[in-house]
Amino acid sequence: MISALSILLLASSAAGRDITFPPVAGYQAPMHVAGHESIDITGAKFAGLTTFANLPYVHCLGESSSEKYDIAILGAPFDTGVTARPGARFGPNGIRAGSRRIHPDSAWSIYNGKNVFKEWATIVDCGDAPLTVLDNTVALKQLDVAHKIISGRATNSTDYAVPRLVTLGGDHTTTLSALRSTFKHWGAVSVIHFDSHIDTWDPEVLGGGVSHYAGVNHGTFLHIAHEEGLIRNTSIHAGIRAPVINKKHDLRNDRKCGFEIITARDIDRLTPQGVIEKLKRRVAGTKVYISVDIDVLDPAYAPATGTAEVGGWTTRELLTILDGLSGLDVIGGDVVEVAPIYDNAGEPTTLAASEVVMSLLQLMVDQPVKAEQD
Ligand SMILES: [Mn+2]
Repeated sequence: MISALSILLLASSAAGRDITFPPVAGYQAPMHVAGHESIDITGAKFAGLTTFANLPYVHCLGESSSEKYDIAILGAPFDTGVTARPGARFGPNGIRAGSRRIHPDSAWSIYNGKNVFKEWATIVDCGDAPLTVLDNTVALKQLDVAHKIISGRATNSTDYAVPRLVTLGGDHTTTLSALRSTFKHWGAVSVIHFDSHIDTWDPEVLGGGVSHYAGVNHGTFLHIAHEEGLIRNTSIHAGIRAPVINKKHDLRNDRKCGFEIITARDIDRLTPQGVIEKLKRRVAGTKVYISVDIDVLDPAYAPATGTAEVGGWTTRELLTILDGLSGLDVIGGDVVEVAPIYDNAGEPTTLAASEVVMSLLQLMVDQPVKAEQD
């Protein structure tokens, strides 16, 4: 009773304080030279169609396109090479939606003081490659062509003549097209492969027992890349924790494909800094492609993916490790296996994927790379 009374007294004594707001200022639209009203959209994050980080959209695949860029974002909406949950065909637009609070006018990193969009490189969003959803062989050929066209355009920089790409997957099969394209410009590359799965499975082991067609999938693309001579034997996986299918053959085959393994739990012993050092040592002196399967993260941080595996890294650990790779000759990269339908309402997976793209862009801007013909 006493406390109820004191609350009433407090309430009545508070009535003495008037809260007044200043009058609302009238919005004055800026005037156009011709006397018409106009709208200033500088820095607007939620206006217009959604591109990655509000970057300019360039129709890079259009025959008449003449706009120059140094780094291109390309979506690869393809998910029929997945062995569990489909949905990564919606990954590119999911990642773009996850990036909508990032804007080139206000993207100054608290960690390094840089704004990746305000340095030397012209960075654009090329939209998505048009890929049929009804035939994997045709779709991957279409993606090969899209990579070829986009990496074949003129750069804005006079010093570095080949545009580099960051691909938004798409299931992991799409990385094969990116590696075929980078091989043409840069030769065989080391792959730093962030993933919970090794993805070097022999098509005879994963899928190929059914048909040759089925052997080309998101768990065999690195084996195929090795067979095609696209990758060096100085490649490395990071974050591995999923079981292998054939105890002896799979790991032997993985080494044959050129890979070393950092497991997910190795970070407990090595620390993120130790992981960075091991990755850098492995690929030292070579050109590097960085492929990030978002399932390298724990499903707590990235539930929206095709083949989730528990016991993974946190988003902060992954971003720390990626940013720690600054100085490597990164000639391309991707973030794949983002299937937004399995995300929760807070969108942790697409938010994480868009920050991964930001880190990849920063690595590429930090270290411009000359192509063979430069
Ligand atoms: Mn994976």
